[in-house]
Amino acid sequence: MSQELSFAVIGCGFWAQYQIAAWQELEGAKLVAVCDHDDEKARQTAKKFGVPNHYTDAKTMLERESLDFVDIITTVESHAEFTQLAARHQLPAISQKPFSPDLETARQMIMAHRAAGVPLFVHENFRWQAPIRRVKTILDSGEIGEVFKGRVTFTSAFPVFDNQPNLAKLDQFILADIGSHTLDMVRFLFGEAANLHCITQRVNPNIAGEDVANVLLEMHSGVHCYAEMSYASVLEKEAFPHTLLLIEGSEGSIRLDHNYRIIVTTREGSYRKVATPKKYKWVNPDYALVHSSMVDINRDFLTALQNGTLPETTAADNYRTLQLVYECYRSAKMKQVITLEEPIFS
Ligand code: NAD
Ligand code: 89V
Repeated sequence: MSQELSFAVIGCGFWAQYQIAAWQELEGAKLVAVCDHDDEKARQTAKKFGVPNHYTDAKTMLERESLDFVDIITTVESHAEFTQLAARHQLPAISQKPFSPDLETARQMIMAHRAAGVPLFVHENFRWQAPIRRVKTILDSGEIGEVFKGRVTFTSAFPVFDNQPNLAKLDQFILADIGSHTLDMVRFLFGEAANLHCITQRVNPNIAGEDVANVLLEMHSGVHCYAEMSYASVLEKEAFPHTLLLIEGSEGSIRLDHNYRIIVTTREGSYRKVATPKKYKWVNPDYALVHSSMVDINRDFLTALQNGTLPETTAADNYRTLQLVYECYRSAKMKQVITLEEPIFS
């Protein structure tokens, strides 16, 4: 039997309520303490999930608790502070996305963990969604031949600011928030990008950042990829939180549609599959697809921590996703195609 690992959570806000529930689906990880600088949130979260200890100060928590890893579920501005704190305690850490507010900070976070000799992972869960995994399996089977084009679509009018009001205040919104997922799925499906061009818009006048982003990427494989993101799209069928896909290859195509429907077309005709995610009791129905993927990514992290192996979404891997996010902002600002440099981390 695998060793049981003790861990602590920093940040007891909206998303932590589901992320902790996702951890509790797995055997082998025991949540022993939670922390939030809002005492009431820490107290309530500890009570709700039966966690023995709660704190308002992460430093005190890490000094007092005997931990095997820490899961950081705060917003981006404190990810560096808490990953560095974990590194000083020689503790493996998982950070929520977006991993960092810029590439240089991400590099420093990765270097601190490398120097401490302990792993650092990023909770980048969209690639773990059941329909995305199924599409990847079909792609890898070679059934549609050589892929030459991919469209990755996250367009919605879901009132995302109701649950996450903080997002309305961000100067960099949709690329950093959804783009870190969408562009990670681009990498997961098509490999690394050679260059990109991005244009953005703000349609909703009541928010600070951009709520529309259109990105055209040329992948090293030669695939042309169009990634479109919007929270301003009033559509016939609301898709939130689904990502829709249309992938074209020399011998056919794959379409990921609403309701987890996958349509594979070859010269012989079309057939359908449905890749329904596992539905847990604790999910918020609006986010069920995303919540299910959190159990799968947590399992990947736990297996890695127990066996000393690497999960898919290490911090060094996520650096490449972040590079796409921040180079998109640069492209939109400069109105230029950006050639992507090979990152320092491979
Ligand atoms: P939130 O604001 O509801 O929660 C953040 C919590 O962290 C708050 O309770 C806040 O009090 C606490 N906090 C902030 N700074 C702190 C500090 N210095 N010390 C202790 N506590 C501190 O935000 P949220 O919506 O829960 O988002 C949290 C993170 O999860 C973000 O990075 C967001 O991008 C990410 N997220 C990821 C997904 C996903 O699918 N992967 C979905 C939603 C949110
Ligand atoms: O992923 C996120 O950070 C969230 C949501 C699931 C709504 O997209 O903003």
